Amino acid sequence: MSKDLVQKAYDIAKEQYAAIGVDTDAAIAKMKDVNISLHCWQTDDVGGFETADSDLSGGIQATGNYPGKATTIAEVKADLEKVLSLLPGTQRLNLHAIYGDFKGEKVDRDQIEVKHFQSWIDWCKEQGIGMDFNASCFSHPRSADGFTLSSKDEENRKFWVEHLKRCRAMSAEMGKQLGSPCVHNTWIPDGMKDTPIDRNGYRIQLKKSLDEAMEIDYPKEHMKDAVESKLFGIGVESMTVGSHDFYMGYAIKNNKLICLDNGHFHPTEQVGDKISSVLQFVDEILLHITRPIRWDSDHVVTLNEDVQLIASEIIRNDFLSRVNIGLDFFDASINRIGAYVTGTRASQKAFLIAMLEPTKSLVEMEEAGQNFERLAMLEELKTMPFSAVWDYYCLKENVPVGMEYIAEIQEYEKEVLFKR
Ligand code: RNT
Ligand code: ZN
Repeated sequence: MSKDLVQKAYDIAKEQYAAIGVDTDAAIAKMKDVNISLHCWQTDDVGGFETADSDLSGGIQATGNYPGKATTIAEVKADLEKVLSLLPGTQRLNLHAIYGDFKGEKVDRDQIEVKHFQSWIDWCKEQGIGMDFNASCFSHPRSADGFTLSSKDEENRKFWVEHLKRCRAMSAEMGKQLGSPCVHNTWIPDGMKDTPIDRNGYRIQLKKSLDEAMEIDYPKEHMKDAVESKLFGIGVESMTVGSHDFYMGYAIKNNKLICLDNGHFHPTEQVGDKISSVLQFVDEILLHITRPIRWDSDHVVTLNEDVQLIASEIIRNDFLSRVNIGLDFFDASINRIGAYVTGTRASQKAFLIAMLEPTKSLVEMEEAGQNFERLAMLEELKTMPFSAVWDYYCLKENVPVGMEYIAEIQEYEKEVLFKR
């Protein structure tokens, strides 16, 4: 699209939004505070680099075998650089522990050290971005029986405690080196396929393990801990040890962040509704924005009502400084880099749309009992010229406008991905 056309459309949109009291320039300026942490695992189907052929386990699945999957750290970095070049704004990197730079050496998870991640830290420094980190408590012989931190096998439990301890220490180092706090997220797949008897016993184990692994408190400027709950996983249908209730309690009691993954609840529950509840009791949250279809299928994020409510609730309440935004989708059935960019841009759009809402007027209607007016206004807002504002934002950020990024992905596929 020509620059002139983008500018013209923006000028008209700006007037239309101004008529309902919305400042589009201010919204665009505010987008600098929307920093999305890019989950490295969309590049290689959550494989990582511990072994040449990793088998994903732990109740999560990446389905599909589209060509072009990243198989080396250099390829992940190249893919991420491509993704970054197609996104407006400033992002972060979200790395899992299995993505260490092990240089062909077999390093078990209770042995990993900062030196295995230094090249990632350096890469983030080069890119001028912050870094977040995750212990990887899945796809490992010691999680094969379905348990990690909540294991009743003391040797296994200790192994995972050591892994988590190391991951937290490394996160603090990452945050320190990069001058931006690293959010460390703990998710475990632990649970049972069929009716358990000792639910309590496993939860006692999990609490004990978290207490042990989180004994050291790191400065908040270096790292922050998040804990991620889940309703169920494939093969773990009857009980998940780390349920929402469990982690809500743990986070409130221990001043941790709650990670809300919108694939981890009953499909009729909305994470957008949880934000203002949870933030009454914890300082910050972490989001894993994803698109569950019938189950936690981790489809590519699209601009749907669930994601919109999440973004709107954050913007309406000025919660951006208390919300760390992460993504959690992995589609192996389509061009992975295309999936990445589409899903991230959809999430960014939701935030920009939220910023173009005349929230004050809507609250006034609500408080005056004008619920028809509120409904009508929300409906009309849906078809306001948002795309003109989005395009102008992309233009200003020097990234492809509108559909232009599709051709860039096709080119990258031809030149890079298909040659792998
Ligand atoms: C699994 C959790 C978890 C993982 C990643 C790979 O259901 O959502 O966040 O997807 O850590
Ligand atoms: Zn998640």
